[in-house]
Amino acid sequence: MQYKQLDNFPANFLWGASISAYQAEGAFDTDGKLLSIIDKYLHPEDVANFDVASDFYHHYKEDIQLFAELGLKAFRFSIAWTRIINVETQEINEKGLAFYQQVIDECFKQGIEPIVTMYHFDLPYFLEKKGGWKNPETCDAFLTYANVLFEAYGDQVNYWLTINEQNTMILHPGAIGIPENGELPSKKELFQMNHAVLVAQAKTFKLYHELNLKGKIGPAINLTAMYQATASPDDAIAAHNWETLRGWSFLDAAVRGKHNYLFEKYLHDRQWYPTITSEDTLALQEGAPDFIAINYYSTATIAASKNDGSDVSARAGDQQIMLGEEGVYRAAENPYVGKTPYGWVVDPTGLRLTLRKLYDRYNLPILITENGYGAPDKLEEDGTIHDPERITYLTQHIQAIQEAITDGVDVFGYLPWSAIDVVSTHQGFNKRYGFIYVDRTDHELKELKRIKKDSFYWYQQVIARNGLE
Ligand code: BGP
Repeated sequence: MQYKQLDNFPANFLWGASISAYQAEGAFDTDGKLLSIIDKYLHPEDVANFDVASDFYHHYKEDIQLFAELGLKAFRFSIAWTRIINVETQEINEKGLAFYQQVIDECFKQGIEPIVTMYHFDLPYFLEKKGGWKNPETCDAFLTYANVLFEAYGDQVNYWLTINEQNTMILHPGAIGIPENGELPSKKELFQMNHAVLVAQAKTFKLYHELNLKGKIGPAINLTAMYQATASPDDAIAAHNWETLRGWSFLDAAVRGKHNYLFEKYLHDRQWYPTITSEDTLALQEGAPDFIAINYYSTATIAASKNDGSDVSARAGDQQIMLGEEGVYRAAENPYVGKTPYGWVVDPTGLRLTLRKLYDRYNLPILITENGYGAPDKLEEDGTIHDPERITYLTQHIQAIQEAITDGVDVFGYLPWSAIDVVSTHQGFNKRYGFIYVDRTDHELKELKRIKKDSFYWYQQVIARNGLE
Protein backbone atom coordinates (compact mmCIF):
# COMPACT_ATOMS: atom_id res chain seq x y z
CA MET A 1 0.00 0.00 0.00
CA GLN A 2 1.28 3.43 -0.90
CA TYR A 3 -0.08 6.45 0.88
CA LYS A 4 -0.35 10.03 -0.30
CA GLN A 5 0.69 11.06 3.15
CA LEU A 6 2.17 9.14 6.06
CA ASP A 7 0.79 9.47 9.58
CA ASN A 8 2.99 11.25 12.08
CA PHE A 9 4.67 9.35 14.86
CA PRO A 10 2.51 9.51 18.01
CA ALA A 11 3.41 12.49 20.21
CA ASN A 12 4.54 10.21 23.04
CA PHE A 13 6.53 7.86 20.81
CA LEU A 14 9.47 6.40 22.74
CA TRP A 15 12.55 7.36 20.76
CA GLY A 16 15.37 5.61 22.51
CA ALA A 17 18.33 3.27 22.29
CA SER A 18 19.54 0.04 23.88
CA ILE A 19 22.44 -1.71 25.54
CA SER A 20 22.87 -4.87 27.59
CA ALA A 21 24.69 -5.31 30.90
CA TYR A 22 27.42 -7.72 29.85
CA GLN A 23 28.20 -5.96 26.59
CA ALA A 24 28.44 -2.46 28.11
CA GLU A 25 29.14 -2.51 31.83
CA GLY A 26 32.49 -4.21 32.27
CA ALA A 27 33.37 -4.35 36.00
CA PHE A 28 32.77 -8.07 35.64
CA ASP A 29 33.84 -8.87 39.22
CA THR A 30 33.30 -5.53 40.94
CA ASP A 31 31.14 -4.79 44.00
CA GLY A 32 30.04 -8.34 44.55
CA LYS A 33 29.16 -9.23 40.98
CA LEU A 34 29.47 -12.99 40.53
CA LEU A 35 30.39 -14.76 37.35
CA SER A 36 27.88 -15.42 34.62
CA ILE A 37 28.19 -17.89 31.76
CA ILE A 38 29.51 -15.04 29.65
CA ASP A 39 32.50 -14.67 31.99
CA LYS A 40 33.28 -18.37 31.73
CA TYR A 41 32.35 -19.25 28.16
CA LEU A 42 34.92 -19.43 25.39
CA HIS A 43 34.84 -16.46 23.03
CA PRO A 44 36.85 -15.70 19.91
CA GLU A 45 40.35 -14.93 21.14
CA ASP A 46 41.27 -12.28 18.62
CA VAL A 47 38.62 -9.81 19.78
CA ALA A 48 37.76 -7.96 23.00
CA ASN A 49 36.26 -9.94 25.87
CA PHE A 50 33.62 -8.59 28.24
CA ASP A 51 35.72 -7.81 31.33
CA VAL A 52 35.84 -4.06 30.77
CA ALA A 53 33.56 -3.66 27.75
CA SER A 54 32.58 0.03 27.51
CA ASP A 55 32.95 0.43 31.27
CA PHE A 56 29.39 1.72 31.54
CA TYR A 57 29.55 0.64 35.20
CA HIS A 58 31.89 3.52 35.93
CA HIS A 59 30.69 5.90 33.21
CA TYR A 60 26.92 5.50 33.55
CA LYS A 61 26.35 9.08 34.70
CA GLU A 62 28.33 10.64 31.89
CA ASP A 63 26.71 8.25 29.41
CA ILE A 64 23.15 8.95 30.50
CA GLN A 65 23.88 12.67 30.36
CA LEU A 66 25.01 12.16 26.78
CA PHE A 67 21.81 10.22 26.09
CA ALA A 68 19.88 13.19 27.42
CA GLU A 69 21.80 15.48 25.09
CA LEU A 70 20.96 13.09 22.27
CA GLY A 71 17.34 13.62 23.25
CA LEU A 72 16.51 10.03 24.14
CA LYS A 73 13.05 9.60 25.59
CA ALA A 74 13.82 6.03 26.63
CA PHE A 75 16.90 4.00 27.43
CA ARG A 76 16.88 0.21 27.44
CA PHE A 77 19.48 -1.55 29.55
CA SER A 78 19.62 -4.97 31.12
CA ILE A 79 20.19 -5.89 34.73
CA ALA A 80 22.89 -8.45 35.42
CA TRP A 81 21.31 -11.18 37.55
CA THR A 82 24.83 -11.85 38.92
CA ARG A 83 25.01 -8.36 40.42
CA ILE A 84 21.72 -8.79 42.26
CA ILE A 85 21.63 -12.21 43.90
CA ASN A 86 24.11 -14.81 44.94
CA VAL A 87 22.06 -17.75 43.66
CA GLU A 88 24.06 -20.16 45.78
CA THR A 89 23.39 -18.49 49.15
CA GLN A 90 20.28 -16.48 48.16
CA GLU A 91 22.00 -13.38 49.51
CA ILE A 92 21.02 -10.12 47.89
CA ASN A 93 23.85 -7.86 46.86
CA GLU A 94 22.91 -4.37 48.01
CA LYS A 95 25.70 -2.82 45.96
CA GLY A 96 24.29 -4.33 42.81
CA LEU A 97 20.80 -3.11 43.62
CA ALA A 98 22.19 0.33 44.38
CA PHE A 99 23.98 0.50 41.04
CA TYR A 100 20.81 -0.01 39.02
CA GLN A 101 18.94 2.35 41.33
CA GLN A 102 21.48 5.00 40.42
CA VAL A 103 21.05 4.24 36.73
CA ILE A 104 17.27 4.53 37.06
CA ASP A 105 17.56 7.72 39.11
CA GLU A 106 19.89 9.27 36.57
CA CYS A 107 17.48 8.37 33.77
CA PHE A 108 14.56 10.05 35.53
CA LYS A 109 16.70 13.04 36.40
CA GLN A 110 17.45 13.43 32.71
CA GLY A 111 13.82 12.90 31.67
CA ILE A 112 14.49 9.47 30.19
CA GLU A 113 12.18 6.47 30.59
CA PRO A 114 14.22 3.47 31.80
CA ILE A 115 13.29 0.23 30.02
CA VAL A 116 14.64 -2.83 31.80
CA THR A 117 15.59 -6.19 30.32
CA MET A 118 15.71 -8.72 33.14
CA TYR A 119 17.92 -11.26 31.40
CA HIS A 120 20.14 -10.68 28.39
CA PHE A 121 22.13 -13.91 27.82
CA ASP A 122 24.03 -13.77 31.14
CA LEU A 123 22.88 -16.73 33.23
CA PRO A 124 24.64 -17.00 36.62
CA TYR A 125 27.49 -19.48 36.21
CA PHE A 126 26.56 -21.23 39.45
CA LEU A 127 23.22 -22.20 37.90
CA GLU A 128 24.90 -23.31 34.68
CA LYS A 129 27.08 -25.70 36.67
CA LYS A 130 23.92 -27.26 38.06
CA GLY A 131 22.49 -27.84 34.60
CA GLY A 132 21.37 -24.32 33.69
CA TRP A 133 17.89 -24.19 32.19
CA LYS A 134 17.83 -27.98 32.08
CA ASN A 135 17.50 -27.92 35.85
CA PRO A 136 14.00 -26.91 37.06
CA GLU A 137 15.67 -25.01 39.94
CA THR A 138 16.75 -22.37 37.44
CA CYS A 139 13.13 -21.48 36.80
CA ASP A 140 12.56 -21.01 40.55
CA ALA A 141 15.75 -18.97 40.81
CA PHE A 142 14.54 -16.72 38.00
CA LEU A 143 11.25 -16.14 39.80
CA THR A 144 13.13 -15.23 42.97
CA TYR A 145 15.26 -12.81 40.98
CA ALA A 146 12.17 -11.34 39.30
CA ASN A 147 10.58 -10.81 42.68
CA VAL A 148 13.62 -8.93 43.94
CA LEU A 149 13.63 -6.69 40.86
CA PHE A 150 9.91 -5.97 41.08
CA GLU A 151 10.21 -5.19 44.75
CA ALA A 152 13.16 -2.88 44.23
CA TYR A 153 12.13 -1.06 41.06
CA GLY A 154 8.57 -2.14 40.31
CA ASP A 155 7.06 1.15 41.42
CA GLN A 156 9.49 3.09 39.20
CA VAL A 157 10.06 1.17 35.97
CA ASN A 158 7.18 1.27 33.51
CA TYR A 159 8.45 -1.17 30.89
CA TRP A 160 9.93 -4.57 31.63
CA LEU A 161 11.34 -7.08 29.19
CA THR A 162 11.69 -10.61 30.51
CA ILE A 163 14.16 -12.48 28.31
CA ASN A 164 16.22 -11.06 25.50
CA GLU A 165 16.19 -13.14 22.32
CA GLN A 166 15.29 -16.52 23.66
CA ASN A 167 15.37 -17.69 20.04
CA THR A 168 19.03 -16.70 19.70
CA MET A 169 19.90 -18.61 22.87
CA ILE A 170 18.16 -21.74 21.64
CA LEU A 171 18.73 -21.68 17.89
CA HIS A 172 22.16 -20.03 17.68
CA PRO A 173 23.66 -20.80 21.10
CA GLY A 174 27.24 -20.50 19.83
CA ALA A 175 26.67 -16.81 19.00
CA ILE A 176 26.98 -15.87 22.68
CA GLY A 177 29.92 -18.15 23.49
CA ILE A 178 30.86 -21.80 23.82
CA PRO A 179 30.80 -23.69 27.14
CA GLU A 180 34.26 -24.42 28.55
CA ASN A 181 34.16 -28.06 27.50
CA GLY A 182 33.64 -26.90 23.93
CA GLU A 183 30.30 -28.64 23.65
CA LEU A 184 27.00 -26.97 22.95
CA PRO A 185 23.90 -28.68 24.31
CA SER A 186 22.17 -31.20 22.05
CA LYS A 187 19.01 -30.21 20.20
CA LYS A 188 16.93 -32.27 22.60
CA GLU A 189 18.49 -30.46 25.54
CA LEU A 190 18.06 -27.08 23.88
CA PHE A 191 14.35 -27.60 23.37
CA GLN A 192 13.96 -28.77 26.97
CA MET A 193 15.71 -25.55 28.03
CA ASN A 194 13.50 -23.58 25.68
CA HIS A 195 10.40 -24.91 27.35
CA ALA A 196 11.80 -24.11 30.79
CA VAL A 197 12.56 -20.53 29.80
CA LEU A 198 9.04 -20.12 28.42
CA VAL A 199 7.56 -21.40 31.66
CA ALA A 200 9.79 -19.09 33.72
CA GLN A 201 8.74 -16.20 31.52
CA ALA A 202 5.02 -17.02 31.80
CA LYS A 203 5.30 -17.25 35.58
CA THR A 204 7.08 -13.89 35.58
CA PHE A 205 4.26 -12.28 33.59
CA LYS A 206 1.79 -13.70 36.09
CA LEU A 207 3.82 -12.58 39.10
CA TYR A 208 4.15 -9.07 37.69
CA HIS A 209 0.42 -8.77 37.14
CA GLU A 210 -0.44 -10.21 40.54
CA LEU A 211 1.71 -7.56 42.17
CA ASN A 212 -0.50 -4.95 40.51
CA LEU A 213 2.43 -2.85 39.47
CA LYS A 214 1.82 0.19 37.32
CA GLY A 215 3.88 -0.77 34.28
CA LYS A 216 3.83 -3.26 31.45
CA ILE A 217 5.81 -6.39 30.74
CA GLY A 218 6.65 -8.30 27.56
CA PRO A 219 9.03 -10.72 25.87
CA ALA A 220 11.82 -9.59 23.50
CA ILE A 221 12.35 -11.89 20.55
CA ASN A 222 14.59 -11.54 17.51
CA LEU A 223 11.98 -11.49 14.76
CA THR A 224 12.66 -11.87 11.08
CA ALA A 225 10.08 -12.17 8.33
CA MET A 226 10.91 -14.91 5.81
CA TYR A 227 10.59 -14.62 2.05
CA GLN A 228 10.20 -17.63 -0.17
CA ALA A 229 13.01 -17.80 -2.71
CA THR A 230 10.70 -18.45 -5.69
CA ALA A 231 7.00 -18.86 -6.38
CA SER A 232 7.46 -22.60 -5.92
CA PRO A 233 4.88 -23.92 -3.44
CA ASP A 234 7.64 -25.98 -1.82
CA ASP A 235 9.63 -22.84 -1.16
CA ALA A 236 6.50 -21.30 0.37
CA ILE A 237 6.14 -24.23 2.75
CA ALA A 238 9.83 -24.02 3.68
CA ALA A 239 9.58 -20.26 4.35
CA HIS A 240 6.54 -20.90 6.52
CA ASN A 241 8.38 -23.71 8.33
CA TRP A 242 11.27 -21.52 9.28
CA GLU A 243 9.24 -18.41 10.04
CA THR A 244 7.22 -20.53 12.47
CA LEU A 245 10.14 -22.35 14.05
CA ARG A 246 12.43 -19.35 14.33
CA GLY A 247 9.90 -16.76 15.43
CA TRP A 248 6.27 -17.63 15.99
CA SER A 249 6.91 -20.73 18.07
CA PHE A 250 8.48 -18.55 20.77
CA LEU A 251 5.82 -15.89 20.67
CA ASP A 252 2.86 -18.27 20.42
CA ALA A 253 3.89 -19.86 23.70
CA ALA A 254 4.41 -16.44 25.30
CA VAL A 255 1.24 -14.78 24.03
CA ARG A 256 -1.22 -17.59 23.31
CA GLY A 257 -0.04 -19.66 26.24
CA LYS A 258 0.55 -22.89 24.37
CA HIS A 259 3.09 -24.36 22.02
CA ASN A 260 2.59 -23.89 18.30
CA TYR A 261 1.14 -26.96 16.53
CA LEU A 262 3.79 -27.13 13.80
CA PHE A 263 6.57 -26.67 16.32
CA GLU A 264 5.17 -29.54 18.38
CA LYS A 265 5.06 -31.78 15.30
CA TYR A 266 8.63 -30.81 14.38
CA LEU A 267 9.86 -31.72 17.87
CA HIS A 268 7.95 -35.00 18.09
CA ASP A 269 9.14 -36.08 14.67
CA ARG A 270 12.76 -35.63 15.73
CA GLN A 271 12.29 -37.00 19.24
CA TRP A 272 13.19 -33.64 20.70
CA TYR A 273 9.87 -33.05 22.42
CA PRO A 274 10.49 -31.76 25.95
CA THR A 275 9.04 -33.16 29.12
CA ILE A 276 6.06 -30.97 29.96
CA THR A 277 4.26 -31.24 33.27
CA SER A 278 0.63 -30.30 33.82
CA GLU A 279 1.91 -27.51 36.06
CA ASP A 280 3.93 -26.17 33.09
CA THR A 281 0.90 -26.26 30.83
CA LEU A 282 -1.09 -24.29 33.35
CA ALA A 283 1.75 -21.80 33.87
CA LEU A 284 1.93 -21.09 30.15
CA GLN A 285 -1.80 -20.46 30.07
CA GLU A 286 -1.80 -18.22 33.11
CA GLY A 287 0.88 -15.71 32.13
CA ALA A 288 0.45 -13.25 29.30
CA PRO A 289 2.39 -10.17 28.18
CA ASP A 290 1.05 -6.63 27.81
CA PHE A 291 3.09 -5.87 24.71
CA ILE A 292 5.63 -7.52 22.44
CA ALA A 293 9.17 -6.33 21.96
CA ILE A 294 11.15 -7.33 18.90
CA ASN A 295 14.74 -6.99 17.85
CA TYR A 296 14.79 -6.60 14.10
CA TYR A 297 17.91 -6.52 11.93
CA SER A 298 17.23 -8.49 8.75
CA THR A 299 14.89 -10.66 6.79
CA ALA A 300 15.82 -14.08 5.47
CA THR A 301 15.07 -15.78 2.18
CA ILE A 302 14.20 -19.42 2.23
CA ALA A 303 14.06 -22.26 -0.27
CA ALA A 304 12.83 -25.83 0.04
CA SER A 305 15.20 -28.29 1.61
CA LYS A 306 16.93 -30.51 -0.94
CA ASN A 307 17.30 -33.13 1.72
CA ASP A 308 20.48 -34.47 0.17
CA GLY A 309 22.94 -33.56 2.91
CA SER A 310 23.62 -30.11 1.47
CA ASP A 311 20.98 -28.01 3.25
CA VAL A 312 23.14 -27.01 6.19
CA SER A 313 25.45 -24.29 4.95
CA ALA A 314 29.17 -24.65 5.56
CA ARG A 315 29.59 -20.96 6.46
CA ALA A 316 29.41 -19.98 10.10
CA GLY A 317 25.93 -18.94 11.08
CA ASP A 318 24.92 -16.45 13.73
CA GLN A 319 21.71 -14.90 14.95
CA GLN A 320 21.00 -13.29 11.54
CA ILE A 321 22.70 -15.66 9.13
CA MET A 322 20.46 -18.62 8.38
CA LEU A 323 22.13 -21.99 8.24
CA GLY A 324 19.55 -24.36 6.75
CA GLU A 325 18.18 -27.58 8.17
CA GLU A 326 17.60 -30.90 6.47
CA GLY A 327 13.95 -31.48 5.72
CA VAL A 328 12.97 -28.02 6.96
CA TYR A 329 14.49 -25.21 4.92
CA ARG A 330 17.50 -24.05 2.98
CA ALA A 331 18.98 -20.55 3.08
CA ALA A 332 18.80 -18.64 -0.21
CA GLU A 333 20.15 -15.33 -1.45
CA ASN A 334 17.88 -12.38 -2.10
CA PRO A 335 18.97 -10.12 -4.98
CA TYR A 336 16.65 -7.32 -3.81
CA VAL A 337 18.30 -6.52 -0.49
CA GLY A 338 21.64 -5.17 0.68
CA LYS A 339 24.09 -6.43 3.30
CA THR A 340 26.15 -4.96 6.11
CA PRO A 341 29.94 -5.43 6.12
CA TYR A 342 29.25 -8.44 8.37
CA GLY A 343 26.88 -10.12 5.92
CA TRP A 344 23.59 -9.23 7.66
CA VAL A 345 20.78 -8.54 5.22
CA VAL A 346 19.64 -4.91 5.12
CA ASP A 347 15.91 -4.76 4.40
CA PRO A 348 13.90 -1.83 5.77
CA THR A 349 10.70 -2.89 4.00
CA GLY A 350 11.13 -6.22 5.75
CA LEU A 351 10.66 -4.35 9.03
CA ARG A 352 7.31 -2.98 7.86
CA LEU A 353 6.30 -6.49 6.82
CA THR A 354 7.51 -8.02 10.10
CA LEU A 355 5.55 -5.44 12.09
CA ARG A 356 2.40 -6.06 10.06
CA LYS A 357 2.64 -9.82 10.46
CA LEU A 358 3.32 -9.50 14.17
CA TYR A 359 0.37 -7.19 14.70
CA ASP A 360 -1.90 -9.39 12.56
CA ARG A 361 -1.05 -12.35 14.67
CA TYR A 362 -1.31 -11.01 18.21
CA ASN A 363 -2.85 -7.56 18.06
CA LEU A 364 -0.66 -6.30 20.89
CA PRO A 365 1.31 -3.02 21.04
CA ILE A 366 4.85 -3.39 19.72
CA LEU A 367 8.12 -1.96 20.98
CA ILE A 368 11.18 -2.25 18.74
CA THR A 369 13.96 -2.95 21.21
CA GLU A 370 16.83 -3.40 18.74
CA ASN A 371 17.70 -2.48 15.17
CA GLY A 372 20.99 -1.15 13.94
CA TYR A 373 23.97 -1.20 11.66
CA GLY A 374 27.19 -2.89 12.77
CA ALA A 375 30.31 -1.44 11.18
CA PRO A 376 33.99 -0.94 11.92
CA ASP A 377 33.73 2.82 12.54
CA LYS A 378 36.87 4.88 12.25
CA LEU A 379 37.99 7.68 14.51
CA GLU A 380 39.43 10.36 12.21
CA GLU A 381 42.47 12.36 13.16
CA ASP A 382 40.33 15.43 13.76
CA GLY A 383 38.27 13.49 16.32
CA THR A 384 35.17 12.95 14.18
CA ILE A 385 33.45 9.70 13.28
CA HIS A 386 31.57 9.59 10.01
CA ASP A 387 28.98 6.83 9.86
CA PRO A 388 26.78 7.67 6.85
CA GLU A 389 25.83 4.02 6.25
CA ARG A 390 24.37 3.85 9.75
CA ILE A 391 22.41 7.03 9.17
CA THR A 392 21.05 5.65 5.90
CA TYR A 393 20.17 2.33 7.54
CA LEU A 394 18.36 3.96 10.43
CA THR A 395 16.61 6.51 8.22
CA GLN A 396 15.22 3.77 6.02
CA HIS A 397 14.07 1.73 8.99
CA ILE A 398 12.39 4.71 10.64
CA GLN A 399 10.62 5.36 7.36
CA ALA A 400 9.46 1.74 7.34
CA ILE A 401 8.14 2.08 10.90
CA GLN A 402 6.25 5.21 9.90
CA GLU A 403 4.72 3.29 7.02
CA ALA A 404 3.72 0.48 9.39
CA ILE A 405 2.19 3.03 11.77
CA THR A 406 0.29 4.47 8.82
CA ASP A 407 -0.84 0.93 7.97
CA GLY A 408 -2.39 0.87 11.43
CA VAL A 409 0.20 -1.11 13.39
CA ASP A 410 0.52 -0.01 17.01
CA VAL A 411 4.26 0.63 17.42
CA PHE A 412 5.01 2.72 20.49
CA GLY A 413 8.78 2.99 20.53
CA TYR A 414 12.04 2.50 18.73
CA LEU A 415 15.21 1.66 20.65
CA PRO A 416 18.04 1.06 18.17
CA TRP A 417 21.09 -0.96 19.05
CA SER A 418 23.10 0.58 20.50
CA ALA A 419 23.00 3.79 22.53
CA ILE A 420 26.78 3.71 22.81
CA ASP A 421 29.39 1.35 21.36
CA VAL A 422 29.43 -1.99 23.17
CA VAL A 423 31.20 -5.30 22.64
CA SER A 424 29.49 -7.30 19.93
CA THR A 425 28.23 -10.77 20.89
CA HIS A 426 31.08 -12.50 19.07
CA GLN A 427 32.86 -9.88 16.99
CA GLY A 428 34.38 -7.68 19.64
CA PHE A 429 34.87 -3.95 19.38
CA ASN A 430 35.53 -3.96 15.71
CA LYS A 431 31.80 -4.24 15.04
CA ARG A 432 30.19 -1.11 16.43
CA TYR A 433 26.60 0.08 16.51
CA GLY A 434 26.52 3.11 18.81
CA PHE A 435 25.59 6.75 18.35
CA ILE A 436 28.52 7.41 20.67
CA TYR A 437 31.98 6.08 19.96
CA VAL A 438 33.95 4.49 22.79
CA ASP A 439 37.62 5.06 22.23
CA ARG A 440 39.15 1.66 22.73
CA THR A 441 40.02 -1.19 20.42
CA ASP A 442 39.83 -4.93 20.79
CA HIS A 443 43.34 -5.00 22.18
CA GLU A 444 43.92 -1.58 23.66
CA LEU A 445 41.71 -0.06 26.35
CA LYS A 446 43.00 3.53 26.01
CA GLU A 447 40.93 6.02 28.02
CA LEU A 448 37.50 4.84 26.89
CA LYS A 449 36.66 8.38 25.91
CA ARG A 450 33.14 9.00 24.63
CA ILE A 451 32.92 10.74 21.25
CA LYS A 452 29.75 11.66 19.37
CA LYS A 453 29.43 10.18 15.91
CA ASP A 454 27.72 11.90 12.98
CA SER A 455 24.74 9.65 13.63
CA PHE A 456 24.44 11.20 17.11
CA TYR A 457 23.71 14.64 15.64
CA TRP A 458 21.42 13.12 13.03
CA TYR A 459 19.36 11.11 15.56
CA GLN A 460 19.16 14.17 17.80
CA GLN A 461 17.37 15.97 14.96
CA VAL A 462 15.04 13.04 14.29
CA ILE A 463 13.97 12.93 17.93
CA ALA A 464 13.59 16.71 18.15
CA ARG A 465 11.31 16.65 15.07
CA ASN A 466 9.49 13.50 16.27
CA GLY A 467 10.36 11.81 12.99
CA LEU A 468 12.12 12.18 9.70
CA GLU A 469 12.22 15.42 7.77
C1 BGP B 1 21.25 -9.12 19.15
C2 BGP B 1 21.58 -9.14 20.62
C3 BGP B 1 22.44 -8.02 21.09
C4 BGP B 1 23.39 -7.45 20.08
C5 BGP B 1 22.90 -7.45 18.66
C6 BGP B 1 23.97 -7.25 17.62
O1 BGP B 1 21.04 -10.42 18.69
O2 BGP B 1 20.40 -9.09 21.38
O3 BGP B 1 23.01 -8.37 22.31
O4 BGP B 1 24.69 -7.76 20.26
O5 BGP B 1 22.21 -8.63 18.31
O6 BGP B 1 24.63 -8.45 17.43
P1 BGP B 1 26.18 -8.59 17.29
O7 BGP B 1 26.74 -8.00 18.53
O8 BGP B 1 26.44 -10.05 17.18
O9 BGP B 1 26.54 -7.85 16.07
